[in-house]
Amino acid sequence: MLKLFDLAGADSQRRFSPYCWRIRMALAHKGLDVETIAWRFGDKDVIAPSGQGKVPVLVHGEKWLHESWDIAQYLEDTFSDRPSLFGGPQGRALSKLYSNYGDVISGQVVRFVLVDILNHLHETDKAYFRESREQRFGATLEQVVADREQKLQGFRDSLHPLRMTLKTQPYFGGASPLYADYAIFGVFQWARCISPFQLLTQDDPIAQWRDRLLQAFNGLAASAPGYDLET
Ligand SMILES: N[C@@H](CCC(=O)N[C@@H](CS)C(=O)NCC(=O)O)C(=O)O
Repeated sequence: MLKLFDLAGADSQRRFSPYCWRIRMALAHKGLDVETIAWRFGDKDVIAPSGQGKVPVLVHGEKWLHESWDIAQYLEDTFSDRPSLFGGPQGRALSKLYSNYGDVISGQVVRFVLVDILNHLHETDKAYFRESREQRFGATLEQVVADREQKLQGFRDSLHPLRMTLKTQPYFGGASPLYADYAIFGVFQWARCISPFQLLTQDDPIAQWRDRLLQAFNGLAASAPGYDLET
């Protein structure tokens, strides 16, 4: 009944979009079964009914949905008898901040993993990826990641608000995870699926939170092909 177009690499099991992972986790939270369809950058035609060219795209009956935040709203409203993704209207409003902040972190993380992404792409996607991203960054992919070791501490420091929160509660949602958690987690899961680069140290409360979410829903995220994390 539900189908998700999910970004994949050369190996169709390697699913690595931060935004698709948000929705994979949200669907699991709602206890909804979904057929995930490996999608590559060149497959714009198959998602054309959504009216745009990016994933996640969720198909529910006749409806074609896109934009991770809009899909989360749809799931919450359509499957309102299932566990809430937001914990009520106030939580929904607050979750928007986490979604936007996840986008910001995604913009930081891409500068560490850009070449690793390229290396995992299907041959048919590589030229498009290089050209579109080099245009976006105004530099070669290799130049963008060249100073990643030097940038790492600054990145870790920038996550301090998350760290402070997770020192005193297991999830942003409190005792159990909500969409706010998945919106940020998607970014770390993306990195784990595509790159051996260790973004976090294991003693970081953010890494421990990531580990809890990797194990959630019978290890949905942990069982996805990716790299081992430092322990
Ligand atoms: N704001 C969108 C972002 C979606 C997005 O950027 N998806 C990427 C994959 S991670 C994509 O499909 N890009 C297609 C392309 O670059 O051609 C969301 O939250 O869903």
